[in-house]
Amino acid sequence: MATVQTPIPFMQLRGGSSRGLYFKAVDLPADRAIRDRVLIAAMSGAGPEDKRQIDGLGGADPLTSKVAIVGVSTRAAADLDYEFVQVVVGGNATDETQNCGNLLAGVVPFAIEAGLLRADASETRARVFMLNSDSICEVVVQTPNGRVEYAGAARIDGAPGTAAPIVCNYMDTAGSACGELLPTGRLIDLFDGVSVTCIDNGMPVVLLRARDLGCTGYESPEQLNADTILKARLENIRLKAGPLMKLGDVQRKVVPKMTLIAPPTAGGVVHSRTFIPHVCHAAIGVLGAVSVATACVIPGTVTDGIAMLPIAGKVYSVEHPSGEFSVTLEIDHAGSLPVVRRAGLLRTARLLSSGKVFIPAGIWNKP
Ligand code: NQM
Repeated sequence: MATVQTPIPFMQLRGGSSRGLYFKAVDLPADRAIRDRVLIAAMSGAGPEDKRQIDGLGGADPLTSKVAIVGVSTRAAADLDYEFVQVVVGGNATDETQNCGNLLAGVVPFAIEAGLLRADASETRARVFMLNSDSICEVVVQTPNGRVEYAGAARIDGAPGTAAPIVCNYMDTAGSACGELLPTGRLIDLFDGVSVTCIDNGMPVVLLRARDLGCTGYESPEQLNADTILKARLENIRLKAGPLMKLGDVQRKVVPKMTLIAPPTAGGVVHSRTFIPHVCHAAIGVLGAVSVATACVIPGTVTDGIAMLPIAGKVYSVEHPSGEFSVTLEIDHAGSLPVVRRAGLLRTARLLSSGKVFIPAGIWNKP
């Protein structure tokens, strides 16, 4: 009898304030073009592009239409390799340009659950090589008695309740996708008469002062999502910024993200609204927050006169629509511009399901 569908083992985890499917690299096709079609079929279904993702597991939201591909690393400096794939909602496409710090939080729990990594007796420390950004993050997961602990007292904005802490220490994130921290070579660029700062410290982001676009920066995501004129202005700027940020034509890419900034209102460094890139985020992405916090510590960016830097300590709190995101930055002030050597973040994750996702054999007929 002909095989009509190909089963592929997967797990689904909440990682930080996102949710995604986690696959072992060896369970997916080696050919990247076929692999991407398989991931689109898993998330969105095998038919024409569909914003509802009704024929797949994506959840019809950029924050849930995400995939992590994990394997044992062959690099001496790392334990695991992690590649992030964004399945574009309604786009019949994947985008591997960006990294995702939320799904990263689930990578080590997944690797332990899937037998790729042995847990230590109380906590497991693993070095994850992130293929999208060519950089390493040290991830620390609670593993009492050698099993992943999901329950705990850590709270992160954008995910309900509390859970066991997962600490992510990012090393050398500058230029993750653009090659340079300030990829246009300038602290400020002018697009369509609006001053912006283009920065990539883990995530390519264009920062804009909300007031320069006629907003306060404190509007709700729903209000901003309904503002079609604002969204068109942001997209025009994004399309011009992308090539100058060395990202090429970004029409079908999910980077750069567009972040509106305003003065903080709750003791943080800055207030933010981030478009990822067409939908306003309910919070802010992990590495997006690192890029925004980094822009705040560099004099001469559009954050001047808006950001309020902490008087003491290393914690930079980026305010967003549903709370704040605390980023611990190790900054080297020796050169002409401050350099962020390490960014530490708290995340949580939870295993939600485990099983097989079925792909039409016409897309991949696994031998
Ligand atoms: O910035 C949203 C998210 C993200 C990405 C986005 C992320 C990150 O909230 O590291 O985690 O910017 O598309 O998961």
